[in-house]
Amino acid sequence: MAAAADLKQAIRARALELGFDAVGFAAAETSADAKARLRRFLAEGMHGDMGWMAAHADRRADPQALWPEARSVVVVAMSYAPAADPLDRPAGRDRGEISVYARTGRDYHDVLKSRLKQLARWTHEAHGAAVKVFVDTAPVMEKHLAERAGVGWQGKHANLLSRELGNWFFLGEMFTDADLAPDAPERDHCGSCRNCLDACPTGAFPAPYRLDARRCVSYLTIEHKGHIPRELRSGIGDRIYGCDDCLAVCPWNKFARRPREPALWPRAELMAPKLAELARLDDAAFREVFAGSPIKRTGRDRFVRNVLIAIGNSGRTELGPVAADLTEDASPLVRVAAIWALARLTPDAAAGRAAAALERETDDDVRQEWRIATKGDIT
Ligand code: B12
Ligand code: SF4
Ligand code: SF4
Repeated sequence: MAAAADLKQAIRARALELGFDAVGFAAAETSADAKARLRRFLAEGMHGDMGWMAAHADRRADPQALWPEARSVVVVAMSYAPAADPLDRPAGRDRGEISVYARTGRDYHDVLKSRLKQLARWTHEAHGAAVKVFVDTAPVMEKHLAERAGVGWQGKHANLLSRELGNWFFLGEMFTDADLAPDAPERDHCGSCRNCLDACPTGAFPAPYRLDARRCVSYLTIEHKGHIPRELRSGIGDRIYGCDDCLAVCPWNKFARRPREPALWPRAELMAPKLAELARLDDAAFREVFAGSPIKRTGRDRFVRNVLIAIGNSGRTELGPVAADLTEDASPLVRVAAIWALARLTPDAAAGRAAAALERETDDDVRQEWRIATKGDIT
């Protein structure tokens, strides 16, 4: 077996060769602070309905609880930086905004994982070390381990950023039973900046470095399975899958590098797609359009829910009929969002449909939405 120092050098060189933009090494452990902060995040319910975060909290807090043989973690980063500023778009469009990470040609989990598997196979075959790879596919505190590995620091927006790459990059890890000397952790370079905190459209940061996922547009449009809370709907604007605002305003992005990996370049049809077309997708069409994209994970109903919120925020009265049609959709999730959108764009049309709809409607949430849409005139 190679000496640990040689193995570390060899892994770094191989990872860069495989297309990763940064590589760092950490011991397979987390700090007491990070564990306490994870516990607090969960205790305060900030994970919302991401029950899987609470279910595997012990393993998330400790890499050796996940894999007892783990001694070191190799953290890799891969850039997905956009060519243009995603905030540079007009208001009041009849189009939706898909966040930069989800516009890519392929799902980043697949892209990073296939490269990490190559790194793992090579490490095992050439050096005999046991290895396991993860890309947001197991309970791992990826950002914290990446900070310890010197890949960057966790900024006030809670994401990892670096002086070499800005903040547009994904993280992945290779755990190994080899003892590899850790790199020096990166320190915080946010200084007095608070651009990200001020940019958030839904006020999701209760304090710098802390995110309340329940208010984050990314959570609401991707992870949240229920109706989107009324008080957060207007803040969502035209964002139909994820959000980039806190990332886009970070000054360190002047060092961002365009992705070397073509699979992470954007798909033309996911750049500002038309809301009316997306709203009309049925299950089969949804699966076809979003095959190979992370977007498929929400399923059609949650996605159309998001599209309807954006329609309601668009100010485009010509989209009223699209919303009106969907007030009769089979999914209550879609019906609630459709009623809200219709009432925002064309309140008279909503009032006109409410009485007949309430006659037929059996779902309590949908009934309530009709009542609110018509300002309580209809019971
Ligand atoms: C759950 C999750 C989400 C949730 C919650 C986000 C969050 N910040 O926790 C939601 C759905 C909102 C989300 C959104 C996004 N996500 Co996400 N998400 C994750 C996931 C699965 C777990 C993160 C986690 O453990 N959260 C729990 C909390 C406790 O962790 P935390 O924020 O890291 O908490 C730390 C800080 O609060 C800090 N802290 C607290 N107080 C203080 C005080 C001080 C002084 C300091 C220094 C620190 C500090 O300590 C805590 C523990 O270390 C990771 C993958 C993974 N397995 O790690 C991807 C991951 C974080 N997501 C990622 C991405 C790309 C996104 C989005 C950009 C997607 C988008 N465009 O919509 C947004 C960004 C939103 C944001 N501002 O964070 C990437 C981030 C890459 C990077 N460069 O950091 C990851 C790493 C996936 C990956 N493999 O690449 N995500
Ligand atoms: S992703 Fe958007 S909603 Fe979430 S914290 Fe950042 S700016 Fe706020
Ligand atoms: S925008 Fe400013 S405060 Fe936020 S992460 Fe970037 S440097 Fe830090």
